[in-house]
Amino acid sequence: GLSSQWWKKAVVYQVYPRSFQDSNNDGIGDINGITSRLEYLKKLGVDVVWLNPIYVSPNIDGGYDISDYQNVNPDFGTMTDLDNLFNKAHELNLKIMMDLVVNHTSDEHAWFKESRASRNNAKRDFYIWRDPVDGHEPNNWGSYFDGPAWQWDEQTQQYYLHLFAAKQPDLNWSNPQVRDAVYQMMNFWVDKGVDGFRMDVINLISKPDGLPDAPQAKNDKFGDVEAVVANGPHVHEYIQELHDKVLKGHNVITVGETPGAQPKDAVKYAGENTGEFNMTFQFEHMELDDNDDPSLGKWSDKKTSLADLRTSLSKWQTGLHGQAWNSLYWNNHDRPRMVSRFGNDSKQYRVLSAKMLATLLHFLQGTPYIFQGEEIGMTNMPFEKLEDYRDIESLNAYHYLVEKNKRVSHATMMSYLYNTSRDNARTPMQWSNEINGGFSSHQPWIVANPNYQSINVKDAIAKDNSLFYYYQRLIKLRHELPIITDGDYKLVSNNDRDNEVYAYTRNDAKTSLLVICNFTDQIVQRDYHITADAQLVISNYDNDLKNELRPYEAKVYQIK
Ligand code: TEU
Ligand code: CA
Repeated sequence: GLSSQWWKKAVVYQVYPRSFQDSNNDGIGDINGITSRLEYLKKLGVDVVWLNPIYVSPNIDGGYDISDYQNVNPDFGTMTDLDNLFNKAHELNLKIMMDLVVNHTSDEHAWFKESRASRNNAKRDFYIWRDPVDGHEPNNWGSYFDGPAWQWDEQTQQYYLHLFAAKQPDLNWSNPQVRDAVYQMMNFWVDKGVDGFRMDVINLISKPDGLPDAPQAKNDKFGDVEAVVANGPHVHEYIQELHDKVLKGHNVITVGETPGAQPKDAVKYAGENTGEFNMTFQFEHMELDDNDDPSLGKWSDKKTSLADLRTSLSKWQTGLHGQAWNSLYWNNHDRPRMVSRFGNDSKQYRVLSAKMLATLLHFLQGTPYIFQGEEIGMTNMPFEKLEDYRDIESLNAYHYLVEKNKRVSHATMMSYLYNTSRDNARTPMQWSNEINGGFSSHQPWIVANPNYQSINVKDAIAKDNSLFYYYQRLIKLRHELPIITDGDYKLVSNNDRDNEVYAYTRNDAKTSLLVICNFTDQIVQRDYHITADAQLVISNYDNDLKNELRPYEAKVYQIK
């Protein structure tokens, strides 16, 4: 029944704590800051708040390098502050989802300190240690953050594996003691009353037997680790065990982050009856604009083609329908801003195109995620110089591609960063036109986007036709119309290569919704045979010209 599957009707709001609201003016967002903004999230109408990691961490990767899972990073406050946040949220009927990173820990975690102390330490096998092969790394794997995925340890004369930064050693999930330690830690949080978990790169936890070399692109110094590590041999066994030992019997929402997963994988990770997670984050629509040179990956200034986007989203809608559950997102803390990437962030079209994108996403089947600031149309950030970036992925990529391997020029790399850097998402939340957008009166840990003068919550709340209220309506419609949760999806298309308009229907036994979105800044004509009894449910223009679609026009009809 739907009540135990409440998350199918829910809308999630993602908070990046470091950049949301600073309550004590040290330039760092914090837990009390989030608590002070819960009323705002309630007004927007969301059901769940997902917090990016708030645990103790040396913070070399935005807290995805955890050194103590059961305590709060002092930058963010105390456990008492967190308990208070949970209580206030629950009073407002908001649920809290925590981010959990268990593919790796920080090298400053007590487990790793022991593991590296000696070859016969009891925790040695908590991580993945290997002897050199012919005097070098055991295989050709490259790290997600550039350079090799192996780090040499002088003291014990072995390499350890790190799929991300060298300060993020991978846990050895084939060791049952590691799995037990993780489940115990998760149960601590379940007992504390968290309502859900977002499981970071959870499909990377089972490494392939023998750690074989990965396919290597022509210009690349390393192999593509995701191709051999994603969806490994025991991953479903481990996740089902995690489900049995932690999740079973608790009404918690779970989403597994699964880079490199296809629908055939998602129907297991998020299958209706597979005993794993409720849904996955898939990456396909985030990678359609990757560089034509595969060795450059996400560093690119390509634009996603609408035809590719439509094909991809349609594949996931139909591939999971009735079998598994999608999560729906346009951006998050790892991605550029939606309106700059898929819409048009010029003064003229920013709000219109953001409303169009929101319409497209919020009528799809799945659970929508709103990333902080998306609801006011925050844009990519024109950082003036490299030194203004904070993100390890961006800085490492610059170092390797520009300085070390001299493959990309400074100017080209700066444009790639502007288009795709994770820091586009991490600038302070823009609350008002006061200094630093009302985030903090202290110099923030990362520069605020100067456009807070005109793009901010205060303005959005004051205007009836703002993006904020449009999101509020979309969320309300999802809560009210069961067809948005349950209906099937059909692509409406006269032409597969239509690079201007994306239209689809949602259908149940009684009725249909027709969703039409113009992705261009031009007027285009399309005839969808709209009947006289069709009722307009929502639109980003004040009136309806039927077959004529104005720039970035979006509209949804209900047809009985
Ligand atoms: O990201 C998973 C991941 O695959 C990233 O490498 C992603 O492809 C990249 O950030 C896109 O630019 C998760 C977290 O969301 C990310 O913030 C962490 O850095 C990463 O895991 C390691 O924990
Ligand atoms: Ca603070």
